[in-house]
Amino acid sequence: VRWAGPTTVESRASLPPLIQGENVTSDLTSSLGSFTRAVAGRSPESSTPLEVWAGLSATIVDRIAEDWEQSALRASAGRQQHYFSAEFLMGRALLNNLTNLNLVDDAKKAVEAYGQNLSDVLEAERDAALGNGGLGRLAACFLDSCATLDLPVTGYGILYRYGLFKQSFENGFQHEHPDPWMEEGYPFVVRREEQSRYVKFDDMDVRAVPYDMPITGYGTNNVGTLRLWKSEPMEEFDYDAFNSQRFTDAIVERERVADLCRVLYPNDTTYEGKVLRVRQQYFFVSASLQAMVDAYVEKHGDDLTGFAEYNCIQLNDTHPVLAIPELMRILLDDHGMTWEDAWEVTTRTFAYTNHTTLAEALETWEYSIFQQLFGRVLEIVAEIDRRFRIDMAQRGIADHRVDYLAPISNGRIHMAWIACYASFSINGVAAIHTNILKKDTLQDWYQIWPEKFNNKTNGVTPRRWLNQCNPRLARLLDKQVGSDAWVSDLDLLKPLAKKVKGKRLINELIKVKKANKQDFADWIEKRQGITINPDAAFDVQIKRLHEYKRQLLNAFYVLDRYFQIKDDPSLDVTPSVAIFGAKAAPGYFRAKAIIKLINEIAELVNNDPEIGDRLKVVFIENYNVSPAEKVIPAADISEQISTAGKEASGTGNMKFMMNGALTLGTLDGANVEIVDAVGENNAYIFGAKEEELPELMASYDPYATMEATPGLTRVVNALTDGTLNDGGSGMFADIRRSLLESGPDGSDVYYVLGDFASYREARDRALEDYRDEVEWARKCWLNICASGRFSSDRTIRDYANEVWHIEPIEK
Ligand code: F58
Repeated sequence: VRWAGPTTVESRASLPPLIQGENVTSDLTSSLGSFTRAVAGRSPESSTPLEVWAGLSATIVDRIAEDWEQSALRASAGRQQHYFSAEFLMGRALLNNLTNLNLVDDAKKAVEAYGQNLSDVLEAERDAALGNGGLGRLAACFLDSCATLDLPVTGYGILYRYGLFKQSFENGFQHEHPDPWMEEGYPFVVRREEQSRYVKFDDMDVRAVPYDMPITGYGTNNVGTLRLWKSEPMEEFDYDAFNSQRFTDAIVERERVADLCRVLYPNDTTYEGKVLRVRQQYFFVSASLQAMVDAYVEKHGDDLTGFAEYNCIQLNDTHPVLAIPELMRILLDDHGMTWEDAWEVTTRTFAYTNHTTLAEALETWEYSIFQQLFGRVLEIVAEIDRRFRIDMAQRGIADHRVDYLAPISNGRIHMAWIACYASFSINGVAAIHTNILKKDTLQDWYQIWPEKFNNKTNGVTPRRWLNQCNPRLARLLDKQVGSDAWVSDLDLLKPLAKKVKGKRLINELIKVKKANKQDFADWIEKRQGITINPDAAFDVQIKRLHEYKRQLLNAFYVLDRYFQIKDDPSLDVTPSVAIFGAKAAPGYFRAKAIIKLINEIAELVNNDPEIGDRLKVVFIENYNVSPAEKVIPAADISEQISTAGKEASGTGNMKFMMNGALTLGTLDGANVEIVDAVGENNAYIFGAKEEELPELMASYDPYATMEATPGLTRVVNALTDGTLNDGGSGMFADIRRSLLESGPDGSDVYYVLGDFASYREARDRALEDYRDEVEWARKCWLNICASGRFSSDRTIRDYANEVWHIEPIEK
């Protein structure tokens, strides 16, 4: 039984509900009434949709409470996995939980019993946007898979008061606003006061209070936990200061503590910003480790030599790497272990995931930050550094590598090097990425410790990214599979590929996509007042705005097509809508320039009557998890066009594939494996390959390339010849410089102009192919059927078997 969008909710009688009978509905209705009255202080009938959301959410937590408790008990009996991440980009929780518990239909009836509407209630929920992009969303998909697979895994992070900024466009420029996502109450986190821990810095002590979020799985009563830590003052209030008229001191101190968790990735362009970020990192890993060690001691006694037999920690990038010296500190100082024993435990506990190929993107911190915040942790890092150098000497390594790989060098602490040295496993997130790590980014580590390296290609959860967001397709798959078993075993779609010749099936798929596109067109019209033609090809690029992701290449194509139609007003092209969604980091000037550029192109193209339906540009404002759930099911073309070698994996590419959109992409990240799974004929691949680029770049002349590519000079000139207006900001001239000027800030380092011709050819070809509705839909079907490899269930099974060595819990 799944949510089928605003107008139709259908239950499938063929699926036995987990909990059966009319009693469920009437129970749910009465609890919903009680919880809503408690939250809203008025009748459910006169409550707002947000209040009913809070009431229904509380009802769900009430229902799973005992399963949650039992799951935690069972997990603590054996070996456990802990996922440390500074980001969890969870999105909305209510529909996910209702679906997992098979309560969608009952919830609908319960809500309607009070004259309310489930769709409005679900839409009232705010996204929990405690992450920036792919890395944070991956963590959320992983928790979903762990719960569904009954694996004893707990996530640990920070309860940010403000999630990722809210984006608005003012005159086409990005503006950022705070996102107070839980200010109106959030029933899906439970404060566990009694589990608080103290975290000590040299300049302040804080109390860490855990807020636990239940993570339900699909078709199981196992409930996992995401533990998010909040910083609070050691004492509720400094009454002495307050009473002695120093009340501002008392308040300032409280604010300083609250600052710690106030916002996701505070701007770290200033020194103070960096200090705050390191403080956040230490705060959450220290509190998490203390809780883990205490739990171990309670079960197994004070001898911690067996800690790594029962606990393993996956470090999601370098942000939680301070956990390494912090575990050493706890073992040495609080439990009196020797260095050798403590190091043995530590190096058997940690596994590290890298998410970037760019060596310059690996985190390093000024030595002075550590001095200011935690002298003892610094001492431990220095000892790791000293012993690392001895270790290297014993291995006969005495060249430049020693200094390069050392935890401390040039007055900085190298978080990735600490991770590589202390972890028993180092993994990349797609095959090509792991290979680049081995031959390039982490090559010296690979030469010395090849056995640590392994690949874990990313995946996404088919629950949220297919079953929930695309109920029409989900029902079609139910029919083809004969049950909903595919929702937790996506490989069941594989044999359906042979049905690709079936006319009825393909027609049904076409109908599903059409209806989804109509829904999206209605949604965007209502949200942003833009009218689009649902029969046009929807070409979608949604991801963080970054130069390497090359939204600019996409924008140039649009501009080029616009000029082509202007040249020949009768030009017969496949009508298409270029859909963008992206946030730029607040301090990333050029990324913001590209946003302004896309908005200007939209102005130009959308308001030109001569263009009509042939070309439209939509920029989804404030792109987030929930808007992604609207646009992905409606997409025809999935833009994955990063410069080869730069995108570690990508995960949006997988979501599109699952929903029957065809990849238009470079051979980068997981695109390589997607093409491998679906076959070259069912994707549109273009551009320079990773192995070709070094040589191409060595002799690359962007200016000459531009001039030699028909139409391209006109496009680049449009940046500065008055065609497009950057409001006097100088932004568009900066973009032009980045392409054509020589020097490190120019030179078109992402090869936008170099790949333009090949990109245009591939996109033109895709749009041409789109005209054959049936052939196109067949390709879509093959993509859907081949997407099993990209379920995060597969990824998590691989981690569980090859790195974590954990088993599903016995029930
Ligand atoms: C992303 N990294 C990769 N980092 O870019 C993407 O290819 C990959 O699919 C994904 O991780 C999951 O493995 C990413 O999202 C960040 O958001 C950083 C967070 C910290 C600040 C800098 C960006």
